[in-house]
Amino acid sequence: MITNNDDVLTLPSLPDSTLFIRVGTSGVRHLFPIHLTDIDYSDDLFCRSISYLRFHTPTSKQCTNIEMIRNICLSVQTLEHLDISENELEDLPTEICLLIHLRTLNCSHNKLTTISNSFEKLNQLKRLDLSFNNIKRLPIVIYTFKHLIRLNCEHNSIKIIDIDILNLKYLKIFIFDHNHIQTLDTIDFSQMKKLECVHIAHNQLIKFPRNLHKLNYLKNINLSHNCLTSFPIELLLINTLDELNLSYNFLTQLPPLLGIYKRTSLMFSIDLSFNQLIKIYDYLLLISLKVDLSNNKIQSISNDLNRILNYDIIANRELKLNNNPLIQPIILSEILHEENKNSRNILEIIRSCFEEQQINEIVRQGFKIYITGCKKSGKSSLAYCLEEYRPLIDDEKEERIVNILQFPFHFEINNDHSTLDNKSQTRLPRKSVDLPRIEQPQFDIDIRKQKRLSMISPKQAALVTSISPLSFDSNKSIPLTIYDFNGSPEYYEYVSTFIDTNALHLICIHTFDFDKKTPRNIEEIFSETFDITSYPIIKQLLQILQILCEKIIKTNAIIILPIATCIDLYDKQSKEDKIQVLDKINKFFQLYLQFRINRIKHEIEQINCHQTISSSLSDRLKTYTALLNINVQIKSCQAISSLTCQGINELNQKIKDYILTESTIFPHINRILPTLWAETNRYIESLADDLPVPFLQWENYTTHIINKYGLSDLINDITISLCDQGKILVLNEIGTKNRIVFLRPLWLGDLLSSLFHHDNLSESTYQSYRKEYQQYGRLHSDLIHSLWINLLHKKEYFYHVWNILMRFLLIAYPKINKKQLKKFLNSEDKNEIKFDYFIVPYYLPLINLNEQKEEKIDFLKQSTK
Ligand SMILES: Nc1nc2c(ncn2[C@@H]2O[C@H](COP(=O)(O)OP(=O)(O)O)[C@@H](O)[C@H]2O)c(=O)[nH]1
Ligand SMILES: [Mg+2]
Repeated sequence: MITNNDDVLTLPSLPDSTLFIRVGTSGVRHLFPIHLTDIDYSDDLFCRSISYLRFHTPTSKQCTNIEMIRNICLSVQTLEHLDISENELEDLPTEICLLIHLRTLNCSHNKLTTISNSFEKLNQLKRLDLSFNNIKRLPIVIYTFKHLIRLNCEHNSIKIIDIDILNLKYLKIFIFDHNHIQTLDTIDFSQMKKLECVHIAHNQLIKFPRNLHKLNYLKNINLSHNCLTSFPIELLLINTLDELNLSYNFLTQLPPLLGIYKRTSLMFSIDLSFNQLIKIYDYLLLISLKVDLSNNKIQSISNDLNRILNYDIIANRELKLNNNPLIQPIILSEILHEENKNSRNILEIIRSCFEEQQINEIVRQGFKIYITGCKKSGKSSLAYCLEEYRPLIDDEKEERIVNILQFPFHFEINNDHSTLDNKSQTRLPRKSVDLPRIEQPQFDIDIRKQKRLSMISPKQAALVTSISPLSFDSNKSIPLTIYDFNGSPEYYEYVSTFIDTNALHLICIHTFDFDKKTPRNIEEIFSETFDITSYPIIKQLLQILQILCEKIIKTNAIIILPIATCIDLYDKQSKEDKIQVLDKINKFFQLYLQFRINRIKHEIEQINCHQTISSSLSDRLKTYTALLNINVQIKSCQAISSLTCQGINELNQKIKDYILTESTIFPHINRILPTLWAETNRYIESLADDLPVPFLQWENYTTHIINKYGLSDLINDITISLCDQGKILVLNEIGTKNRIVFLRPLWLGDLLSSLFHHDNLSESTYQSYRKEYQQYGRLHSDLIHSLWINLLHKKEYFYHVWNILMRFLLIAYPKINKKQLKKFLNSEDKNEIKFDYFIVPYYLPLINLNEQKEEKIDFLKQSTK
């Protein structure tokens, strides 16, 4: 029996029919053949030949199928492959238990309801086919078949799979299509590390199988025809994954996909047809050859998609979009609904529609927002809510030091919406608005007007219809990059690397937690007797404020907007309670500012008390005076809820006000970039695609740009503008003029994240590695492994990358004492080997032992000089 699944499962080809033993000798009385096949199973070298079996098997004209099976089992106990499919069996004959060498058992197309525990003797089984039976609960005995590689249970009535399925550590192929499974929540799929193929189509799953996305060898997933509303987007980053079918579910939206660069190969296909998606996610086309988005609810195609449509993508990708209520860009609906899919390339059509309908697209410079705050203070939910205007689906997220989101930030001329009743907009997705119906065909409609319409909320849409065309001209959107940082204090050290002051800083505070877990009288915090260790929230907020204030150099100013998150938790409480806690938050920041000033003034006074002021004291005096002049603006807090979207409109309004009025911090935010400049920006962003690691030394970076565009006098401006937008990160090496350009800040973040988190290591092992690293700068190879499995792909780049990290991020510097550090930094002879170059190989566990020894001797010589 060949099922749909079999082609992916590489079942051996059908055997030569002359090698079958048929029941009885006449073949007339017994309609159901017993296949005792002699198939060339590649991993089973010593199969018995059928002719040999026939010779030994006592058969008689009268025997039934079951007798035949029994006879075979009794006489050929060394049998390794047995096929008893299509025999109308209600029970398995117990004689099969005798076949303790059995590796393949095909019981498909019978009437089995269970398998008795006595079958546990078949513990060598590798392949078991129970498809097309009447099983309701997976028989317990299956969990004892520890060597199972392939388990096919499709077309039964299974509702429940026990957690004991995790005993099957070698399982690669897991087929449960056409059953009645509603939940698999108890099963942590990340423990079935060998899984390659997971088919659970045609069931009633509401939640995506837990941790499936953490597997490393997945190739083929089919969860079509279920009731899924979401799936972990990281699934798409599994390098081996080739086909994903999630058609016929209830997906309405997909989260952003960060770190596309982790995939080294293209997927073959992603099928999301017959869902409820309302937009095209351009990353799908970047990672898969075929993308099926037909039969969804997509109304408009954004310009972002148009941007990625280069020649290569148009020529080599296949996108299906038929049966979507597309309005924009105007594409002849007939073309989309054409049955003959070979007729025209849909991507080419989209491209030409954009070219015709959106001449002279205006590109404005953008800006960035940094979101910091304690762990679980609602940062990621806020970031998502700002982008999508709807709550984030709560899913297990990968642990990252920083998430980076990029999307257009919309300005609308009518500001009335900020005063609209928030409740009425609650949970209404901004982009799933029912647009005014446009009768087809109607090609002269103003495309820009439509585009804007698709971006605003329903209430606004109602308003917009009565707004004159003139007001549309002041509508615009500018690119926004959000850096959403991890709240754990252990990462704060690295947060600093990414931050500068040309940005809006949002600090999230979980309103309820802050209320309950800080002293009732917040002034206590700044008294001398205050024990900060018992108030982690306060401690972390002060740490964050310090990190931010230390970064104020360029602009001499910083603008911080505290966000009181989860304000919905106060919906049922009195208004006074809410006002009180918001006051408390505001007071905390006011007191902090005051405290900071007082401390600086105090330091200055201390210095002034000295009778004579030495040069070092005078330096300190200068520093403190400079600190006094820094403009630290902490605004009064904005209360929001990412769950109900209350406060989000007000927040949007505040963001608009700040970026337009704070011209020292956002000097060029609103400027329209000249075409060549905009093109250069795009080129710089795409440079990383062709590099083995996405960073460049400053000199190489400038050469790339100048060779392509000239513009040598503009390089600095262009670079600053890209930094201000958060698209690239430029770091200096201390004590030198060297600069490095990280073209993908997210890559750097992920690199640091994978150095410091430990999915696959036990906590104690991880802690010992961590200690080793922190004390001696020695990275254990397991930690390094986690780097290149995801990020480096080629080992030979590791040394180079590690070097860069040491020099520019000061990673692993702590192990050098100050004297050594000074000596190396001040070294007159520029050719002298720099300390990072020689300490790295010494600590690098990758080079061979001899090299290590030599380096060690060298190192000792140097350090005793
Ligand atoms: N009730 C409520 N819960 C929220 C809100 N925002 C976030 N949460 C929940 O708080 C938890 C932490 O949110 P998350 O955004 O991941 O916090 P992060 O660690 O700061 O990024 C999650 O379980 C969210 O569902 C909100 O506005 N209201
Ligand atoms: Mg987060």
